[in-house]
Amino acid sequence: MLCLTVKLLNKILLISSVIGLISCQENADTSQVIPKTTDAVIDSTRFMTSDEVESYIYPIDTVVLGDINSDKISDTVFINEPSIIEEEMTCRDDVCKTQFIFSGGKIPSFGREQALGGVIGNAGDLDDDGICEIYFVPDWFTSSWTAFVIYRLSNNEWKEIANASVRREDWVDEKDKLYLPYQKRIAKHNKEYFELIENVMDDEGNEHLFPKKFYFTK
Ligand SMILES: [Ca+2]
Ligand SMILES: [Ca+2]
Repeated sequence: MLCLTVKLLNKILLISSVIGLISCQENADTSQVIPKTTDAVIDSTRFMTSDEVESYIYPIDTVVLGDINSDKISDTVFINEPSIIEEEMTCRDDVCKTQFIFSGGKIPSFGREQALGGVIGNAGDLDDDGICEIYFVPDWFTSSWTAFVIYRLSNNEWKEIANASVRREDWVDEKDKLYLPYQKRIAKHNKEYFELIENVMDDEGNEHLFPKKFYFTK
């Protein structure tokens, strides 16, 4: 019976490895954010335990990114947003740092200042090194303008390799010509460079979508 079970398991593993692909894999909908926890939609300042002890529950989002590092295991990131003082439009940590913590412990965590959480997604493997790049679009207190940032994992550290100017998806109507989903703003070309479609103003103050080219550094 035990032998049969082991054989069956081996068979399942074999089938899984045949189905599994070797390169980094995106999710079907990489920018999908799993609905926020209750903590995320409640003003976190209410969770102060007392006036003397500064202890807060911070809002956390969970995003499934697909297989970032090509180990055939889907990777999840937890976005730990800074605790804010809404009426003052400031953060309790002064720098408004959002932290990204990956499940499983194999992919390093990182943080970004001047970000009240935001949208993170799988950008695909832009330089064909077997590791997916990721994009992040920070939220802020005001304005629909924000950054579209690409991060690349290099020497076990996430590094910003591109930064474009965009309108936040949730602030622009889908029918607006200046609306473009984040995922569609990334254009992979070759190992030399890729492009991001950003929102730019021309000399006459008219806004356009325009590609911006980024070259990989060795
Ligand atoms: Ca993985
Ligand atoms: Ca890559």
